[in-house]
Amino acid sequence: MRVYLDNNATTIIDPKVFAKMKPYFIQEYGNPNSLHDFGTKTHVALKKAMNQLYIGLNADDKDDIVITSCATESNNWILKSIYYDHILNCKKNHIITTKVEHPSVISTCKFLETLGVEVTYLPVNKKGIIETHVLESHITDKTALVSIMWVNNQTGMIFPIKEISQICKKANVLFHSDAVQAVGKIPINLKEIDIDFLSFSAHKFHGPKGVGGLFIKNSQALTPLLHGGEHMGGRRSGTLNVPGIIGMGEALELSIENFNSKNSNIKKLRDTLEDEILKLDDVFVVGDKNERTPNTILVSLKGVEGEAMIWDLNKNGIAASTGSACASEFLESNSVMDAIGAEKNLAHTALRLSLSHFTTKEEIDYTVKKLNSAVKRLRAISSTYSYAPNWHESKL
Ligand code: 7TS
Repeated sequence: MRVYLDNNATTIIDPKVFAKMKPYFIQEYGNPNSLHDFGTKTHVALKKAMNQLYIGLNADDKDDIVITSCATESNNWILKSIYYDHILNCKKNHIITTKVEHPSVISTCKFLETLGVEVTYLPVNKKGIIETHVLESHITDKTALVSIMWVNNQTGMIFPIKEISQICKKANVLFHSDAVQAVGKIPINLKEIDIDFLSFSAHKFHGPKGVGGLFIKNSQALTPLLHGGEHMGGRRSGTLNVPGIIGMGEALELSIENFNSKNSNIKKLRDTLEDEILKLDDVFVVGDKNERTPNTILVSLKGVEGEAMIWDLNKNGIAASTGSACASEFLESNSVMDAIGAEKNLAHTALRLSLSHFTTKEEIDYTVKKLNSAVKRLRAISSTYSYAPNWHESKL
């Protein structure tokens, strides 16, 4: 059996999405900027896709959605343009983010620090989310931007985005949210929540890889990251990824169809898996299951090295993740586990399981069986199981 439980890394493209994209690879493959029919024939489909994105995000006509190659690009763009437009030659020099952002935010902030920008990385509580009063206490008249994710990719924990946006508005500070793990998973209404900039990526909601976007409230001006042929109204140059954009629009529309019933099915399966895991001794799941997206579990299995578990599950056809970047020379501990204050040898025991609406009950039952035997086997050969602290003894 093959079981894919790494949907926070990427998702299968929905076959209905792929079918809509296909003609734009092999029939209507013209460059939309060209004047001939090959080019102009793409215009209606592109317009429809952009409209699907506006509807899917509940964006206003006054707002702008600019297509990028991925959320990494969207995050780089917004942070670097804030530097060009609001920090360089201005009186502001401060950005606030969190310790648990995706590396595309953290690494860009580290780069901006080398240019003299002051960055505050907010701590998170035991559930892995920020406390809003801590954010409030760090905003000063030098703060140019607050950049806080909507949903954490490792835990699935949903951040208090409405409250955060209200704090930013009250302080007159721009607010960006990396919503990669929120779009297509929970309702997004950008008419109701006041967010200046929002990043998203099609391959996280059953769309294609290599296409994403940046929502820009009231179409406010931003220095482009990519200069060139003035595509997307001069905001982002580069020939448009026509099949990708069409796929992203379709995927967002489909993800919202029967949202509640799809989410309640995913949650039922996720909760079954979680309940079975919690029957094991010495396990800890980060964050309350009702405060998470319905598809994610980040669990620490005491004495079980995360990478060893991934190998063991993979041998049985099951794809999961440790939620941490794995470098060839050393094993990194899970950054959220670090941020919530877990002891190092517990932070190395993280296992992320992320489902989608394509996940079946048979797959979950099979995973429970294989996971249980893997835990027993790996604990039997573990040198740390007997002396590693339990969660209640850890720094938490
Ligand atoms: N932001 C978040 C919150 C993410 O989860 C990811 C990808 C990105 C940005 C980058 O998106 P991309 O469009 O550039 O691919 N996250 C993961 C993950 O959790 N495991 O693998 C990739």
